[in-house]
Amino acid sequence: MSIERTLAIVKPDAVRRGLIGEVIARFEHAKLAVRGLRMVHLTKGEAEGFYAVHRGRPFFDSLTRFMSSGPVVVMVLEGVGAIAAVRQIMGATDPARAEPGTIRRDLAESIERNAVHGSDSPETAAIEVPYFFAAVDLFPGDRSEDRRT
Ligand code: FUP
Repeated sequence: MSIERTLAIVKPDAVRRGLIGEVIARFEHAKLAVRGLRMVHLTKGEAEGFYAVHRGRPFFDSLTRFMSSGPVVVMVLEGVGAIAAVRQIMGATDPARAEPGTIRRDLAESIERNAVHGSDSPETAAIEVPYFFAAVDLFPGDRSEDRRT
């Protein structure tokens, strides 16, 4: 498996409940490295753009209202097979169906307020990472960041 980058989001419910550190720790404990990190309060339009593939679905309006209801923490995670690894650590979309020990099973409130997002494929990651991060915002995987002045 190759080294991948994926986008993860700590959603407004988890930010509100003080779970930013808990979510990031679970990713870091799984040997995923944070390469970019930022807090942002999405507008309704920005949330709609992010979830554009779901436009027209019955939950779209409620989902995008929720995603713009408070700040989120967006991050780029890097590691071997990072896209599938993040999906596994998050658990199924519906917390009631998620495996014990996953973020959603342990921490999420409902299928909508499900605490985290993670890109679901390399194609999705390639769209979602640049939605929030320019190339210059992402740190490399070696120690060259130590030499920045
Ligand atoms: P996931 O990739 O696990 O985040 O799930 P989806 O891409 O299928 O759905 C995106 C988001 O829409 C979910 F995180 C939560 C929300 N959603 C609902 O609110 N109701 C649904 O029935 C399905 C998804």
